[in-house]
Amino acid sequence: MKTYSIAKSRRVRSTPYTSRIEKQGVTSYTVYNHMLLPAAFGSLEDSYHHLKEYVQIWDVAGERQVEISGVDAAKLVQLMTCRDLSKSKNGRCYYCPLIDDQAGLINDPVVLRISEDRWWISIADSDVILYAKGLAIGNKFNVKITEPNVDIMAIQGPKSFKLMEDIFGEKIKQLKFFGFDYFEFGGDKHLIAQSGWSKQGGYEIYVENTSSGLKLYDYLFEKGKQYNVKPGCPNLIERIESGLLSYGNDIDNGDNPYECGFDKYVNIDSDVEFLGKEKLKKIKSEGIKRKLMGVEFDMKEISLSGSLNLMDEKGHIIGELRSACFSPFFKKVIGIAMMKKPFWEVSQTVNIKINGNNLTGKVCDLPFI
Ligand code: THG
Repeated sequence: MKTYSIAKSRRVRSTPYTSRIEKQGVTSYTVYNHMLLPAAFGSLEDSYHHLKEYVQIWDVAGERQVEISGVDAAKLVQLMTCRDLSKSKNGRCYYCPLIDDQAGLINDPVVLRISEDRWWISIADSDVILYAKGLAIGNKFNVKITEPNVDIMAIQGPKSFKLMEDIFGEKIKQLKFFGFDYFEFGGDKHLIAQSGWSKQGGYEIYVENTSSGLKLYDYLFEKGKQYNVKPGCPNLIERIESGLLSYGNDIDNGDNPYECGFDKYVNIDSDVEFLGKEKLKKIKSEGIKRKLMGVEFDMKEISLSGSLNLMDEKGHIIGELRSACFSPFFKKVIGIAMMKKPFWEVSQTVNIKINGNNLTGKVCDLPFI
């Protein structure tokens, strides 16, 4: 496939780490929340194997924070998500589908409750801040909504635990999955969560002070030498195998949370108020008509730049392949597809046309691993 360079501009924002990752060999970018997000450091497959064995430092500053503070902050955050946050605790992260009045997905962020009246919504790629501001204005909420200068770096991979303990001491071992706390480095306190967009384990450092954050970035590479640390980024192969969904790719505003398998983050029976609740009740009682599933093909490679139709034997469209990659673990192509009812059953045969060739695969469960 022919490739093209990206034209940088003010609109496509750089991150504080950009000059560093460019020295370290970033080879491609995507754009995420109007910001550069590294997409590869050379071979995706080499990075995948490295991530599963060692530790990587990721520039994920594109995961922007929408800060909501003020007396109505909790009310506004709850209005946007179908997950019941009434029993949420300070110092905890919550994976929350944000939906609109028609139950269409707006985003699938990690929500951080810093305090009852201060929240960070760590967003995937859509303009949540505009939605939040519109709702706050329309409802006359007493809130302040900003995009603070927070630039996340993620420390991912099995060796991330040792590396972070070397730097921050024993205390970091007390952090539970999706818990966060403040840790000192270079005279500054950094919010660190045990989280990240891989299933290999690790942390995310929400850098607010750029200069001490960059010192920390360099120190992580220095201290990480003994653990074979490398720069990296969210890895397409690892995240598909793990079933981590990508907003804009696997799911979007045309899908509802039930179709995306988010059932455990949907609470329609509690008395909290959120947009789309009535619609969700209706969808639940009528049943969904499509569902996100895994698919697999006995193929050695695939390169998707958009979605592809999946057909039955007669050529009728029965689903849409939205992401795919070759999996070194399964030694076949695996993908994430929105399948129409009743074709979403495991083992359902699917046909696809790639470069004029007809190929056959089958439906399987998510996550793959
Ligand atoms: N970290 C932070 N912000 C983010 C992401 C992140 N914003 C954008 C994007 N990623 C949001 N999407 C996801 C998707 C999945 C998870 C996190 C963010 C995730 N899921 C776990 C799982 O599926 O096993 C845990 C979910 C749970 O607690 O139930 O981690 O990565 N800061």
